[in-house]
Amino acid sequence: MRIEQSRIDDINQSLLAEHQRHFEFQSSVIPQAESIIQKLIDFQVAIPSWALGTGGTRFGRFSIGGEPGNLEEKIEDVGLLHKLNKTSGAISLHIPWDIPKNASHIKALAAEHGLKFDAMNSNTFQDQADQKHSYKFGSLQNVKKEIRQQAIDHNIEVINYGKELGSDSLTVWLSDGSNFPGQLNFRKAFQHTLEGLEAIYKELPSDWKMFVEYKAFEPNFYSMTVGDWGQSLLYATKLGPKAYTLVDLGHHLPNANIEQIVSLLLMEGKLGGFHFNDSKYGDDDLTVGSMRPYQLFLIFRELVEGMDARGMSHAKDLGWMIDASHNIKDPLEDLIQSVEAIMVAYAQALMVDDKQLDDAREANDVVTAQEIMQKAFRTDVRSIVAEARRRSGAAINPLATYRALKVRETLVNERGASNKATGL
Ligand code: PSV
Ligand code: MN
Repeated sequence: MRIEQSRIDDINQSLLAEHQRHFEFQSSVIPQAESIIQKLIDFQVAIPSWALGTGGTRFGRFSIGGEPGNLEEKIEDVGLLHKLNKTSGAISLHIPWDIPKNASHIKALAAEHGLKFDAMNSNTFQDQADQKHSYKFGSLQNVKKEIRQQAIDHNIEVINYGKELGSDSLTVWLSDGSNFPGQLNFRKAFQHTLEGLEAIYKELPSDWKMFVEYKAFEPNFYSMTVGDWGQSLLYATKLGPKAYTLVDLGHHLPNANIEQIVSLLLMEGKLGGFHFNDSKYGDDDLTVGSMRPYQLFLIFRELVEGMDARGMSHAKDLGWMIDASHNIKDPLEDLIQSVEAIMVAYAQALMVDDKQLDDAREANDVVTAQEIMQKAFRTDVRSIVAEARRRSGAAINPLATYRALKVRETLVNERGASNKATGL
């Protein structure tokens, strides 16, 4: 399915008067409205190829119908999203779930939809049908050299696919670790993993980045070999200037202060990428902003301030991606909501007056500092975000437009009610 621009324009026309009432008021009370709008227009969030089907839990999976059955259809889905919000201009592939068999055709198709290829993701956490050695006891950490080598070779293969598609980064997430005390020699597991990452790092093209993603638990529940930001930073520092830490919001122990982690990684020049999602308990992979929107805002505030302090481009210098998946929503509606939550938090973070906040801090005026943060968070910036979309030719209200255009119903008609997307 493709959405004609005229259909978006027609729906926008019917929403315009109300939108303008909100926008005129908000832009009159937010002095930096115009510069915020420009930053919002430039900002793009990559969509993972594995988030386009309904996610399962270990208890079951309920298909939504019309799920993309191959990479072409996944690109089509991200194209639909991007058409609606003009903020989802990149797709991130997981290999071997989405092998681009004909790279030039896939690249051309993505370009037709205005999409680029974001970070490539390797998978050494599952055994594939044609695989020689099992990753049951880990991949890069494994005590067996041939298993470690297989995992290295896989990552190099993923880099090669990425080169063909014009990607410029590799995300390595390892499920390696141990489930029981005594199972692993921690130092040996670390050394093996470092050696493996070094071998992969050597194969990175000169203009690529490598993201080392950490996770505190799951699937291993006693230790994870890249378990937290300290360990990830240790690997990234030892690897060299092309290696960075990747923060996934769901990968921390409960109540971790993620905004502080982000601030310090940025200070060290070692924050590379971001996986957005939300959670109440663990790695719940819920819609971004659905549980803890204030935390999301606080994280964005540190991102914006920390990037500005280093003269970084918000739009280009970090890899922004959604990594969410759940089992009861239409995945495209979920992604529309996630992107909206990201843009709202970003716009609110851009509203904070650094000078005022700094003055309050220097005066130890805790109350004013809190007021400044909460004023930004409590400002309704939705019409500012909608205006940025409208100016880009996207939908003023992507969710309402998606429903009005009956996108899911059309996809079910085109692809069938029972096909399932690849992924977890
Ligand atoms: C692991 O939980 C993770 O966050 C990594 O990014 C994986 O590649 C992705 O999820 C796969 O579902
Ligand atoms: Mn992730």
